[in-house]
Amino acid sequence: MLILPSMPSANAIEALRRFEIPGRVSIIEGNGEMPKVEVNAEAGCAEIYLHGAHVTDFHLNDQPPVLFVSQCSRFARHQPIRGGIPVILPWFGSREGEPAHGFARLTDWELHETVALPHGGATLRFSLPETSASAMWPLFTANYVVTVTDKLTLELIITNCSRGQEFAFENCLHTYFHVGNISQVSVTGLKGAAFLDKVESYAHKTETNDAITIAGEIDRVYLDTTSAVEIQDRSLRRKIRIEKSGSNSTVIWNPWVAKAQQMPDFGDDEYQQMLCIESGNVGRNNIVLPPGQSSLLRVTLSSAPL
Ligand code: TA6
Repeated sequence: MLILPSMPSANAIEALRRFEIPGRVSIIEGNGEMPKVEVNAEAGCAEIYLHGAHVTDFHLNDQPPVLFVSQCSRFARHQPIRGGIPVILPWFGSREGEPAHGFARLTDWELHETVALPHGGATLRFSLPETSASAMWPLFTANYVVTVTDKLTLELIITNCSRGQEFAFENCLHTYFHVGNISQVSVTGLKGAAFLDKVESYAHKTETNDAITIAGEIDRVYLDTTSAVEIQDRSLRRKIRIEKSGSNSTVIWNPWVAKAQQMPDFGDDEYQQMLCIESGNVGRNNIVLPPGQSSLLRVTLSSAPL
């Protein structure tokens, strides 16, 4: 078991400076004095905290942000960031005696590599360190590759490094999108998919709508779906496209009024400006990796005028 001492932030930032690429990649102190990587691509920018390998911003030049982050988010060790792209691993949702949505979003990831791309933008590679939490699981590695161009591509690669044990896990890129006004949003790409409706005690249902609109709390786990999903946002006059591979589940979540009021790290009215569309493998779509095998979850986000 390896427990990594947490480095004082100023030292951590100095140690990371070797990964800087002038004009493209800089390492700065973010909120909560936590190290953050800023990427400047010609078409836009992104920022990623090492805490949780958490992408907290992606926007195209002169465009509103693609991702939502709560004004009330905590930026603190052992606390998840509210918004952006939490990396959910190795379990999704609650688990008795454990933090919700796994330990990956609570762990400080390591930055291993930054590469400038020939046409602008950069690729960053993070890995999850071994901790006392991961030591409870079969030996595995998690690498997270973030590529920023005019799109944002996220690749989560899990390898079962154990000698003889299967590794069963769930994963999810729990992405919070920024929308102009939730009542002017529709979501396409899920017609015909089976889902569990968590708002109605996990009732089994099938999506019948071409375009899903949101007028109340929504918390749905769509299963056995590999389709791309689009958010049409009439208020910002843009669409966001979510393409994915290595993912059989899509989750849609908006807490609406009452749940928003109960969340200490989320503003009471912020449900109007966000929508989570999450790509991963959860519930019966969980991944079971034999020893020596790897899985790749890839999600690409892009936006265009509507
Ligand atoms: O993905 C939807 C969900 O599982 C909801 O049920 C909701 O609780 C949300 O995630 C946020 O979870 P968190 O642990 O970040 O508060």
